[in-house]
Amino acid sequence: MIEKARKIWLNGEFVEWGEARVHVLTHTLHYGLGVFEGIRAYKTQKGTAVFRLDEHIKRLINSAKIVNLKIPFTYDELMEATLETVRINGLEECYIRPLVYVDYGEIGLYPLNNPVGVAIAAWSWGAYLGEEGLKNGIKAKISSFTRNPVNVAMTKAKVCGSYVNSQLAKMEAIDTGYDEAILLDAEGYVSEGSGECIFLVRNGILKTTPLTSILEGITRNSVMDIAKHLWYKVTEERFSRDELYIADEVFFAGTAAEITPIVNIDGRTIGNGKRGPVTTKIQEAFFDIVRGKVKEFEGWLFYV
Ligand code: PPE
Repeated sequence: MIEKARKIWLNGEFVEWGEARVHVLTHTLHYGLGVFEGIRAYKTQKGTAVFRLDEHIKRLINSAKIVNLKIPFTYDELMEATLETVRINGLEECYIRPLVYVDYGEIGLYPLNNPVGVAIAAWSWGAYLGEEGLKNGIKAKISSFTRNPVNVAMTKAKVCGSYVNSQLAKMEAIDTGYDEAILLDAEGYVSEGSGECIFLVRNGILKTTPLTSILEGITRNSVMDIAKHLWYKVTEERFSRDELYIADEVFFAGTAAEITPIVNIDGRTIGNGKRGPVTTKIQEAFFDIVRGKVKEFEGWLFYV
């Protein structure tokens, strides 16, 4: 269950958590055309800070542009509303979910005669794949579901409807005893997790999927910068599932999932079956940065 907070920002004003409602004939609820973000805020010595807020709001605006939705608020208004949502709820650390949706009006597949609504909610949300998963790693399954191909769904937009694909993969993984799914693209190469980007480590070099057919992950981008900061080499290259099997280390990177080690894929032990040394270094640096302990990366923090 979501851990309730106090208020939700809905179309320009704050409403009580329980009053943030929409009609059952809300267009997005039927056809899935909506876009959203997932953002985290962390506690630092100087107070709560939202991690890379500017990048998330820019991606939200770009997602809306890709699917042709006109957000009735500016970049500055969305930035301020997000910070205010964290502030007004008094949350020290939280997950933030902005949503742009096609509101009540007409029904049928042409959405553009309906108003566009925007909501921003924030609540406490712990480790996405469990505290235990962060420390000791999780078990992943290569999904039997192919990732949305690039000209079927828009992979650079965080579109609500695209997540049916993620949910099919996630259900299959959980229901067969795994923790998370890894999806392959239409050509059979590794793409991403149901809601995370993926990295492998071999001989001390990190490798991640190129951006061609995946969401432009902000955590992925952070990991690449962190890795370079720690003098690791990082490459963006396509790779196949068997390269994951023989990697020294594999991990997921995402806002919700943060940096989660993967220690088993399809029943094969990855490396020594424990969180590896490179993953550990990247993870530690990541948590230090989001909590404001690394000067060089202060620019990623937006204090509330
Ligand atoms: N790929 C997908 C498909 C994805 O949904 C996410 C985020 C990422 C990669 C990583 O992107 P970033 O958060 O910018 O590093 N998934 C969001 C939704 C998760 C959910 O369960 O809901 C998130 O992590 O907030």
